[in-house]
Amino acid sequence: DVDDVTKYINKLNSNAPPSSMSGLAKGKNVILISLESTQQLVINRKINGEEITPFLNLILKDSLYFPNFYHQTAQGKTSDAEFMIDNGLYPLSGGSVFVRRPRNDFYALPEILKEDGYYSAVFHSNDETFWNRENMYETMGYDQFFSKKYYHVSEENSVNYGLKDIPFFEQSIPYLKDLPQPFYAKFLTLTNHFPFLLEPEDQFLKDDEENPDLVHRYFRTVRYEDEAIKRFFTLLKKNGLYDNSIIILYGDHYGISKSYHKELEQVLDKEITPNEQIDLQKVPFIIHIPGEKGKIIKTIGGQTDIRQTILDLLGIHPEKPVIDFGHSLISKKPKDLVVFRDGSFVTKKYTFTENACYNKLTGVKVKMSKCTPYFDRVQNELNFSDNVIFGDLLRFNDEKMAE
Ligand code: GP9
Ligand code: MN
Repeated sequence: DVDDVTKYINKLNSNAPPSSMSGLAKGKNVILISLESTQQLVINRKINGEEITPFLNLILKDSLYFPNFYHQTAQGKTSDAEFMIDNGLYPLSGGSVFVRRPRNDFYALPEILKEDGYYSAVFHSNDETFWNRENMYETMGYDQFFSKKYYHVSEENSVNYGLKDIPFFEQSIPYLKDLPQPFYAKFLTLTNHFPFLLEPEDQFLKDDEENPDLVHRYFRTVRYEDEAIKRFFTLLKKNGLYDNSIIILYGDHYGISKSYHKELEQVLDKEITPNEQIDLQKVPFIIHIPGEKGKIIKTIGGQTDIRQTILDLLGIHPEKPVIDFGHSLISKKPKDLVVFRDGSFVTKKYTFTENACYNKLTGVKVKMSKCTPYFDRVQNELNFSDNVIFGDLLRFNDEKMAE
């Protein structure tokens, strides 16, 4: 029941000491950017001599950068990442919480931030019904959802799923400027989506071989996305929104699925073993705080940790009891376990996947006894999280407050 979960969480959190960075971004706007299908392998990588993400590589240097950060999504893809970030819970093993449990009581990030006077909005130029976002956003306490109907979408400015990222950011700025501050604004990019289509005029990589394979098409659309982020930063500065905001960027999930690993092996010039396959689930996680120096934070972490990290940086303590499996990644105590929905996991040293235990860094298979000490915790986390969702346990939150 809810008390068991609460006990577990309290134990988990009691040993996470605050950091010197706690409250560093107090009162600032929070701009969260979902980088569609963006894996960390593109960061600081060149293809035929050209950087794939020149702008991200540049801002990394004066940002908090987490190079050991993993996506933890399952079938709910983008929506799973959104769910984890706003709730600190795991996604479900099948389907999307957005679709399956939109009427639950949650205590999501918009609601918590509202206690500190934050207004919240989502910007995403797809239909509001996709992933049942319109309903789930309302449940999670968002004040506004700028969906497709708020944008001018034409044949010319669209590709694949819809509006291209550059016009998306350009058209979002007038809305963003008008939001009450401080705000929590989430932007979901779209152009870097399978099957990674792009018009010639949007190609910023010179790599122009004909009929490129999927992996090269992927690099091209990532390169376009990078250009869109650059444009967005320029517009934030122009409109006076940059200095009083923190900008958080994260990759939502992988872009290159297992079916394309043969092509990817050629680019990486190595075999993709099960240990390597887990390593490929790393996604960018970058926190840009204007005026602050950059820092590489090597702790392992995942999308379930973003919410606690944001709250820590803002110095916000939720009023109600929180059920959250996340760990602030700026805490002095590094996180020691990242759990994936299928029961795979990584620790600082080991990877457990496909029923084998690996030395994460060397890729060598090791004795199972290196991994077994974590098995109970992994199952507990996933089960407790499922219980919270299927039992709608957060509905007891208000009752607890009244006690
Ligand atoms: C579409 C966006 C992308 O709105 O969520 O789809 P996904 O990555 O979830 O397949
Ligand atoms: Mn996605």
